[in-house]
Amino acid sequence: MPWASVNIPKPATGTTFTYKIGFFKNEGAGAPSWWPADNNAVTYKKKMLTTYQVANFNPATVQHFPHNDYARKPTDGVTYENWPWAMQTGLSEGFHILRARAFLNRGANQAPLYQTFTQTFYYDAQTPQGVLAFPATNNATVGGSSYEMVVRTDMTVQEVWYSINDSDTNNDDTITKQQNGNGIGFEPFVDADADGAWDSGETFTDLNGNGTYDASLNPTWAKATEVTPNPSVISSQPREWRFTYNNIPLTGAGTVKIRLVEASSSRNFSLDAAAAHVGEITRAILTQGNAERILIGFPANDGDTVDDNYTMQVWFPKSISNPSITEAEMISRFTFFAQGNAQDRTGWSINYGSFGPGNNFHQLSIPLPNLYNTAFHQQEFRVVYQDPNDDEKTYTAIRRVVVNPGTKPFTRITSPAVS
Ligand SMILES: [Ca+2]
Ligand SMILES: [Ca+2]
Ligand SMILES: [Ca+2]
Ligand SMILES: [Ca+2]
Repeated sequence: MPWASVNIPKPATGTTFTYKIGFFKNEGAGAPSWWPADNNAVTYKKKMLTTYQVANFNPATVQHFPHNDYARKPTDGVTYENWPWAMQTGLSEGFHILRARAFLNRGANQAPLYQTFTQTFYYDAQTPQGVLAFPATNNATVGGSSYEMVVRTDMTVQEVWYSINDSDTNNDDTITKQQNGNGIGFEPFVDADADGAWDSGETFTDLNGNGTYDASLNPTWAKATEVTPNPSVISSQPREWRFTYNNIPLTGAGTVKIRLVEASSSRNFSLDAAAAHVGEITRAILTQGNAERILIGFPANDGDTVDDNYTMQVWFPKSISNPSITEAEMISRFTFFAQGNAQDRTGWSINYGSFGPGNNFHQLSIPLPNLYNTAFHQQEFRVVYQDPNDDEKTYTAIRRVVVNPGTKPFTRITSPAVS
């Protein structure tokens, strides 16, 4: 054996320094394959070690069958045996599995004995890729009472987060008390006791990675919702995520930052994009919002969970109501679409008190019917206000929520079965 040396930092004065040296003999250097024929042989072989390696494996250039088969590319006018192999160059980003088999040394005509080892690994040569499909260009104008932004990403993205910086501070999350990802805001939390504030013990997302709940962060971030990709969105990226820019300022400009987070990314948003290993999209926008708008006050966040015990609260500006419009007339101006289906207005009521940002809103209460639908994990709740005397006055508010099964007694006819 050649001489070997290591450098060990000098221990502090007075500490006891101990060390242990281990050796192994590499089987590849000539030791025989060891057949585990009896207890002693098994005990002995357990002390042995052999190292194998796949020499010069390059994940970026390896030729392989992506579906672990021997597929061929169908080719017109060519017999099947001559179709080219359907192979891919380089591993795709993301999770893969490595299987290795260790065979015992058996005779030529004996059944092989082997053990299979499996190991998943994450191939991560680049940060997630994606595009902001709407608005697609810098300095595009976003208007209306709200604007739905559409992000398309590759398959490795686990979460999409966004942060909006605009010319208005009154639409910041700290003011609206909603998770709109606007300006200065708070860390998202599950409001278990529904008191509108974070309390010790309530689950929260630690946006700045400091281990404690922050009620004020500049800037804040909110999470976009994954939706079924809409075929009308032309993009080579397969997955689609949406979020709504609410409370768009009347004038001015702003910036929307979007982070694409993969399994190996940091969720600490105080790190820059490179340090957090995220994909980041920055889009400059011009804002041209409506002076009047409606808001969904509760549920306050996209991704919140509701059921048929829940009452949705919609805020509308005091300025669009006046004593000559009765409560019933006012209610009839609103339509609530759950996943595109207009719901009837049973039980709706209006509170003409002060609600929402600046206390400038009245409140429409919509007790939810049982909207549970196994086909949708999340549903789009869309509330539309239409002034019957002015086509231009159409205001829309959107939330994406998880709908739980109904909690109230119901009758299910089991016989005769539905045919
Ligand atoms: Ca990656
Ligand atoms: Ca703002
Ligand atoms: Ca609370
Ligand atoms: Ca924190």
